[in-house]
Parts: sequence; structure tokens; C-alpha cells
Amino acid sequence: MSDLKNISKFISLILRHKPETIGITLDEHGWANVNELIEGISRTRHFNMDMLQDIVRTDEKQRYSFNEDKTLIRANQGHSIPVDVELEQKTPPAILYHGTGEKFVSSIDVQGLIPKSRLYVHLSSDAETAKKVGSRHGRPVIYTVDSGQMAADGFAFYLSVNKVWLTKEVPVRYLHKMMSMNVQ
Ligand code: HQG
Repeated sequence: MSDLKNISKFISLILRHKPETIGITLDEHGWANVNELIEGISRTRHFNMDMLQDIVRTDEKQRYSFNEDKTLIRANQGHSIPVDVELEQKTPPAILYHGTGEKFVSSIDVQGLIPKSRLYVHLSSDAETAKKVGSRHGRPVIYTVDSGQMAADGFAFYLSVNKVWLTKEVPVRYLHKMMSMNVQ
């Protein structure tokens, strides 16, 4: 893994889960002070503002945002700590996708999708992305989610700045398993 990618993983841990790792805090909207972040990270490795800007600009999932004057930074989604990143509530498309690992299927088929350690269940608008997400947990299994019906039934959906669909839960009645071999 390249140095920047490695540091990006670390930033993701700090901004979504454990800011205390480098002795900083996030505000209620998930913002961290950029100087504090750089100082905290550079205690253990070479790091500066240019590198941080590179990471934010080139991140393949656009995970992070600066505020306008680049004094603050936050993760766009994926948090386990309770912050309000001012997500946009939005009507979802009729179908969304969720990729998971085979080992979770028996539980999901009983319980539906729950956020587990995160604040929301993460959904994507295409099956290919769901397959990649699922592969992080072993052999991938992909579910389609009747998001249009859920929205009609009153469930709230949010679209993060980096285009991940989020919702609090997906009850079993809205879930259908896709045969993974159908996913290219
Ligand atoms: C599963 C990455 C048992 C769920 C990705 C998932 C994503 C259940 C796992 C983002 C369950 C949680 C999030 C139930 C859900 N019983 N297992 N009832 N309900 N699960 O990592 O969705 O690279 O917290 O299916 O790309 O895999 O970090 O969530 O398999 O967008 O930016 O519990 O993280 O983005 O795993 O991934 P996670 P996720 P980043």
C-alpha cells in the first residue's frame, strides 16, 4: 500500500471512528480542525497540508470534504460516532443494492439490514459497487433493496456528498437476494 493510501486509511479511522487516537475531537457536525489533524498525524509520520490536499482530491471514493477555507475537514459518511454531517434527505431510486459477505446472510435474512457499528446501512445505486463492498467481508452476496417502496412506506433515505445512499435499517420484506453469478 502506498504511503498516502496508508495515511488515508488512518484519516478515515480518525474522522469516522476514533479521533482520540491522535488526541483530537470532532464537533457535532463531524468537523476536525485541519491544523490539529496534521499535527496529530505528523507526530508519527511525515505529513503536511500538501499531502492532505492530495488525499482529499484523489481519494477514489471522495471520502473527505474540507470546509470553504480549508480550516476544517470531515468524512462524508461511514461514521460510527454520532455526528450530524448534514446529510441530504432524498427520494431514492426504485432499487438500491447492498453487498455483504456470505457469513452474514443467515442473520440478515432474519433481522434485515442493520447499521451494526455505523450510524446507517450503506447502499449503492449499482450492483457492481455493492459487489466490491461485499467482497470486503469474504464471498460476496448482493441484495436488492426495494427502496422506492420503502420510501413510499415512510422510511427516510439520505444521499451523502460522495453519493452513498444511507438509511437506518432495511426490514427483510424489502430485501431480495441476487444470484452473485449474475453480477458482472
Ligand atoms: C452486515 C466502505 C449480520 C452488512 C464500503 C455488512 C461502504 C449484518 C456488515 C461502507 C446485518 C457491516 C460500509 C445483520 C447488516 N446481521 N450482518 N442483521 N445487517 N450486516 O463495514 O456496508 O471504504 O460496517 O451487510 O465501501 O460493508 O470505508 O458496512 O456486511 O460504503 O469508505 O454487517 O464502508 O467504505 O460492515 O460498508 P460495515 P458495509 P469505505
